[in-house]
Amino acid sequence: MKKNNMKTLPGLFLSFGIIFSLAFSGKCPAQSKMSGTSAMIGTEMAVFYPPEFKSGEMLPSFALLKEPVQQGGIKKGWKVFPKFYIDGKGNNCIAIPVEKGTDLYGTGEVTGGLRRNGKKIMLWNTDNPGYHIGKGNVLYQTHPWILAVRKDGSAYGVLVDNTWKQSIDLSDSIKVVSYGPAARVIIVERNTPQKVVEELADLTGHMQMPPLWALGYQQSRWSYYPDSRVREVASQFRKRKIPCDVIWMDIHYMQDYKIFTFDSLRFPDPLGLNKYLHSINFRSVWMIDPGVKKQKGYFVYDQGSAGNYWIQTPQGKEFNGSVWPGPCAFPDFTMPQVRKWWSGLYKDYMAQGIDGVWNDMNEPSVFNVESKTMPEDNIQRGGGNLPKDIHLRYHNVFGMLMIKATREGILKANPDKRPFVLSRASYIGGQRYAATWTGDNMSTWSHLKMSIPMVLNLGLSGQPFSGPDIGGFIGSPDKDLFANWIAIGPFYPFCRNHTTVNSANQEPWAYGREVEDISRRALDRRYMLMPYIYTLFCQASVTGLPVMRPVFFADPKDRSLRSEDRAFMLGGDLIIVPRWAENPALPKGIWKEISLLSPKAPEDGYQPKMLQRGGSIIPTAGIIQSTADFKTDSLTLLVCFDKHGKAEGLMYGDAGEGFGYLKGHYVVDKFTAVKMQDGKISFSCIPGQGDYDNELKYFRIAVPSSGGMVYSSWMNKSKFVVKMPKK
Ligand code: MIG
Repeated sequence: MKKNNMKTLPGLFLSFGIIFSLAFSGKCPAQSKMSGTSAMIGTEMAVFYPPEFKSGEMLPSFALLKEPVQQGGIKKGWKVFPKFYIDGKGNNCIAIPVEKGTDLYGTGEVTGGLRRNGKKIMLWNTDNPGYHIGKGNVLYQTHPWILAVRKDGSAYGVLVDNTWKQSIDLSDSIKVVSYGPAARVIIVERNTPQKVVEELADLTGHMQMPPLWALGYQQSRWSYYPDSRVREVASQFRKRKIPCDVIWMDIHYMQDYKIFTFDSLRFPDPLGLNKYLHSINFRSVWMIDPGVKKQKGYFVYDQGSAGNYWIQTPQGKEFNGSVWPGPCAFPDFTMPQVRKWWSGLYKDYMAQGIDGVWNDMNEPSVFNVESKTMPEDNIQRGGGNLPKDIHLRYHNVFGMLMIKATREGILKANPDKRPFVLSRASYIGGQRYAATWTGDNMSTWSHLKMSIPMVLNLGLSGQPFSGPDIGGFIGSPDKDLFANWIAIGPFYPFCRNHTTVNSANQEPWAYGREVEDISRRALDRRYMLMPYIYTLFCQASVTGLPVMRPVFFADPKDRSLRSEDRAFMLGGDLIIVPRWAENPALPKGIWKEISLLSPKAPEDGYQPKMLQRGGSIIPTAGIIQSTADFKTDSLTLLVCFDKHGKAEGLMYGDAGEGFGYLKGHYVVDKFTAVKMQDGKISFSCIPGQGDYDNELKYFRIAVPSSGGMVYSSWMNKSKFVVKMPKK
């Protein structure tokens, strides 16, 4: 299967249907064959087993879509070998020496800079408000994955196929300690870091196309209530002409924090609320936590108890831990019948007109205990081919199993719609079920700056769809910080403003007229870029390349770019330079500053600079208030020529919802522009494969020049020659 060619979309997407059945279906090969062995498992890809490997304790894999097929011994010239050993404390360890000049990335959701050299990370999903616990080196998700980029730009990836608690130490080599059994390691060799990241997606699964509305701006707080307040906030966006697609319902909508219920006073009519929201082109996403209130007569608790679905104590009793509703029981998502039951709960729930689901607290978080979670020796009973084992083994995949069941439930409830799930906890491969946000950050400058390498490293670890709480969660940003944050917001793959309970209002208009205008300008830019952003999501789902990328992706051989994490790339054709990034490291070659808004829009000092790659064409559309109005009938094509006077670009389009695109109802337009000797530009748009009609009719070319953008007149032909006006 060719992956880089957009034309293989339908075939590739169809294969997604079997992901659910493949994951966890891998047969466990006999343990004797694997211990201490190694083998090629693909082109430039190998697996290494520790001598102590016990398949019953490690397989089936949660990371891999399918069991690797061994294809003979390690080939000659192979470079990266892990060493397995047991340390003084009896822990199973893996060491991989790292050549000088090699830069390390990945390791998932982490604090600190983009480059991970020198870092120590604990992989143990933890509710970590403000990122204070463990100096921020233990967060909500687990990605046992390191991307190593050598001096010459060639790269390799190290995947430790292990759900047990473990730590990664990148002080002077790659050292991984398992606080459980010994794990196998998969190593991927490629010529470029991009190719390694693409292979990671092939191994662990691709994100599926989200609904278009999920790429719009989203407004949240803990919590908007009662329902009249939700209506009020949503309608303010329309009145003030600030684009927004989604409003979020946090835990106050529930009756006594009981999941799958609605507070009878605050939210007496959720269906009516959702109908109103839909009527003004808003979608709504509602929260579901894993803790189920222990209360006889509450249907979720009764059903779970009748089915014997709860995680158990070592003595085999129902485990209880406190969360928002007080004492709770926790579904044992390792049991297939529990996932099935959980999925089924979404039928009536989604029938309230709910568009998406937000799974929080799924590390799982437990209050009033030092560990912040349930005891490691709790019993999870498994089933299918998942063996019964202790929580220590399944803790890091609790969230992933929950979002798998959630996604399946939403899909069953609304089979014609693309599911949207947002999860706080996850495990490598979690991108196949949900998008993610980076948990409880703070309204501080350092967390604004850190959000960029966090999202970048999530992307380099297989999760293309993530973002932080814009404005910061804990605390209240001042005017200047909020304005800076909302100006960067449009360039995160997941673009949501969220804040904690009782903090100051954080809507774009809460800071007065000036910041409201800055916010509108920022969000207008995201919606104008939507044809490009949607194409990047398609590319991410097909190839596994992240939506937001590190600057060094522009030139992996240029070592001066390897630590740049203030500036970043959106796709392959745009570099975003925040206002606070003084002298960012930028790639050589042609990168021209562009602007999207009309030349009359005032320079407000907050919007980041955008640099376009020479040789590219970026499709942009008009300003809209939500993606419900998204149209590609009239495109402004930003053309930045390379040194040969050529440029090209792609635009993916489909219905933005549903699964028609799997049956060929999509289109990829290919744009080319050539600068001719007389200075005129010859342009063409050729639609590629697929039968979706995106109604493309009018084109206009915009070329960056030193005096600002120069626009051609509108043309209603897909091939034309224009003379650009002088600036
Ligand atoms: O214990 O649902 O990270 O986004 O607003 C806090 C309330 C629980 C944590 C989430 C946050 C959410 C909050 N939740």
